[in-house]
Parts: sequence; C-alpha cells; structure tokens
Amino acid sequence: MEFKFLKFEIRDGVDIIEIFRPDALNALNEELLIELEKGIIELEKKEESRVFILTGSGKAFVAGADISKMKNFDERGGAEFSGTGQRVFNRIQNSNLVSIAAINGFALGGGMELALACDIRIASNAARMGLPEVSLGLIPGFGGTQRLSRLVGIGKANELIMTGDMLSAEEAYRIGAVNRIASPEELISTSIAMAKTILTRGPRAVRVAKRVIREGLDLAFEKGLELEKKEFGGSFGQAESGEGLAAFLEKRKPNF
Ligand code: CO8
Repeated sequence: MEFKFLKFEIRDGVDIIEIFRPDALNALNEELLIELEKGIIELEKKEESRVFILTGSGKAFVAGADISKMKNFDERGGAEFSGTGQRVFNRIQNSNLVSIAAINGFALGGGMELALACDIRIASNAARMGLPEVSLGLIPGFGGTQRLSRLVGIGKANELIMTGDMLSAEEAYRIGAVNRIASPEELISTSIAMAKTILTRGPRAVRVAKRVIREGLDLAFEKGLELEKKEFGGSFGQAESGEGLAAFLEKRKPNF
C-alpha cells in the first residue's frame, strides 16, 4: 500500500519506519495516525520482522498532535482524536514486535507520548522532549498521563506535565525517560545495534517477556508473579528453550 507520511527501510536486517511530514515537524493528524497503525500491521505480517525502529525526518521526531486540526474540536471531537491516538499507540505497546524509538529531535506532546508507547527509547543528544499540553490549555491525550508516571514515577511526571517544560536528552536520560543517548550521526546505528542484539535472542522468549512485563504493570504484584511463573513454565518443552539450553551446555551460539 502507498504511504504518504511514512518511509520504510530495512537496514542491516532491521525495519525502520520514518515519519515524514516536513511542513509540520511530523505533527500527528488523523491520517498520519491511521497510516502508522497500518504500517505496524504490515510489519507484523512479515514473518522475519521482530524489532522495528521508529524515527522522524528532519529536526523533529514528532512535534505533537496537529495543533491546526485541534483548533476546531468540540468535546466529542477531542475525545475521538484522543481515542484514535490511544488505539494506535496501544497497538505499538501491545504488538509482538519490539519497538525502539530513535528520537532524533523534538518529541513533544503526542510525539513524546508516541515515544513512551515504544518499548525502548534512544535519543540523539539534539533531542528535546516534553509534554507541553498545559501551555495550550490541554492535557496529554495519547496516553501521556498514564505512561509517563509508570516510566519515571509520579513526582517527575507531575513536574513535567504541570510545567510543560522541555527536557534535554541528558535530563531525559537522567530521569529514565530514555534508555540511551547517542550523537545525531550515531542515533540510527546505535538503535540498529540494540535491535540486532535483541534479534539474536530467543524470539519467543523476547515476545513473551515483553507481554509479561507489560501485563504485570496492570496486575497486583502477586498476580504478576503468578503470570511470570506460568509463562516461565511455558518456556520449557519449546524447541527454542531446547536449543538455547543445549547451545549453552555445548559452548556454542544458539541457532534460534
Ligand atoms: N502541529 C501543527 N503544526 C506544527 C506543530 C504541531 N504540533 N509543531 C510545529 N508545527 C509547524 C509550525 O506551525 C510551522 O509551520 P509553518 O512553517 O507553516 O509556520 C512548522 O511546523 C515549523 O515549526 P516552527 O517554525 O515553530 O519551528 P521552530 O523550530 O521555530 O520551533 C517547536 C519548533 C519548538 C517544536 C515549535 O514548532 C512548537 O512549539 N511546536 C508545538 C509543540 C507542541 O506544543 N506540541 C504539543 C501539541 S499538543 C499535543 O500533542 C496533544 C496530544 C494529545 C492530543 C489529544 C487529542 C485531543
């Protein structure tokens, strides 16, 4: 299918999706969100895809939801747009694919929320991140009020959402909002290197671990441990763990 706002590339065997809307710093409108959802579904269908990198073109990762479109929203329109964004970002969060946000520049509002929905975030040291919605008289609406506090704790989430201040990449790293920082030139290669490490691991194990970590966040601790126990047990008797355990004992690399 044809994509207007997304570019797809495979580099070193890793899928890269680049958001491309140069006239608006990659701001998210309905059409772009729907394309993103379709793009993820397309990747999920490819048997060899297990990890993808999401990045933006130019000086922004994504500078937020499209402010020009929001101007005429009423209550229902706002809630619907929020619902679309939440659905697409949940798709990324709950996908079998591991997602790495390579944050090349501004990741503001809906852009930071998109990065938060990814499994791992790597930021260029030129990146700026923040949830400035309160400066517009709004609140984050694509999951930011829920995901940021789960990632960095309620204190920092309160500060960032209530002040709307931007973070440098260094500050974002310090509070755990991003996993790593790279120079702009090395952002994609650093992200690819991490993707390739994940690709060498047991595909089923990575998939199940992602799900157990995520689902555990919404469970009481004991229930989370129950889930872990069940899925740990479920790892045995699989060809994958058979190979992984045998390879270790035979002092060779596993062939997953
Ligand atoms: N929406 C639409 N257009 C945008 C956006 C945006 N979010 N951000 C930038 N643009 C456009 C600018 O209007 C400008 O267009 P033009 O050239 O036609 O004037 C072009 O992109 C380039 O931007 P600037 O000239 O402003 O570039 P600067 O380098 O001077 O500044 C900034 C870069 C600091 C990123 C600045 O553009 C900015 O502050 N942008 C807005 C950031 C923002 O507030 N984002 C949050 C939006 S709210 C949100 O995301 C809510 C999400 C939840 C929605 C819930 C559903 C209702």
